[in-house]
Amino acid sequence: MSNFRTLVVVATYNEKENIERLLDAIFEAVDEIPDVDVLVVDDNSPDGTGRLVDAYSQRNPRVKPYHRAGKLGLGSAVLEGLRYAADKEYDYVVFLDADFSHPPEKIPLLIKGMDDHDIMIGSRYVPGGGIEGWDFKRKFMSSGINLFSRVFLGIKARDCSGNFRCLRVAKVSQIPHESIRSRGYSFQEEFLYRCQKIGCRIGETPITFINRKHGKSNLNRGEIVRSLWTLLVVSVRRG
Ligand SMILES: Nc1nc2c(ncn2[C@@H]2O[C@H](COP(=O)(O)OP(=O)(O)OP(=O)(O)O)[C@@H](O)[C@H]2O)c(=O)[nH]1
Ligand SMILES: [Mg+2]
Repeated sequence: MSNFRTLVVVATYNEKENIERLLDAIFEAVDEIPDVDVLVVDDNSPDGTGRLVDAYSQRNPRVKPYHRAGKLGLGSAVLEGLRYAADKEYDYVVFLDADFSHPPEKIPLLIKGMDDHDIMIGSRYVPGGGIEGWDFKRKFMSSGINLFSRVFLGIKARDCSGNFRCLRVAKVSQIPHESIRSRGYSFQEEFLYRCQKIGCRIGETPITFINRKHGKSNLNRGEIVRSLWTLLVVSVRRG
């Protein structure tokens, strides 16, 4: 496991209270792993997150700011990160949310798991994993979407909806991006489905997911309905 290059991708929309501390925490976590860069895909956050990232990158050139003109959704930000990783020939790409829901200190375990997998998921739903700070409704919704993904999409993973993952860039780049319907939250399940279809080996390592403490949620009812609809279409068309 030597000589590999890793790109950590963080998508941000209004994360000014989190982003600098998160970048510090990521670099602390990957201290012993060579060749790790961090790409921040910011959709012109009105709170100025993008400017904070620019300033950070002046102090630490391993941080690459990536600015887009407006809010295009988490799924499209993830794809942008994946494209960047493929263009620059990184071996692994790691995704995590900016709000500290995904513990950066678990990144080395995700990367370690890549020895015998093409995707490693930081998973809430395997033994040892869990969720802190969600009410019953949010837990119910998340369990429902994961059950749906296993039953109707046939995904063989326990946590299909999270954004804490490490991917083997060369392998997942075989998926044509035009085939992906989701732009918002359902991207996670749909992408995993397409990865499984091309024969990716999927592994999971437990994490405790911690509900956001700072900043505002990007999830709303419209997004939930859109995501469910997209997954339904994907499962009916099977393609
Ligand atoms: N670039 C970009 N990032 C986004 C967009 N929507 C959400 N994000 C980021 O995606 C990650 C997940 O979004 P959250 O708002 O935390 O969604 P969530 O975890 O379902 O909801 P919370 O309960 O608020 O934590 C965060 O890092 C957001 O800043 C978007 O349209 N563009
Ligand atoms: Mg969040």
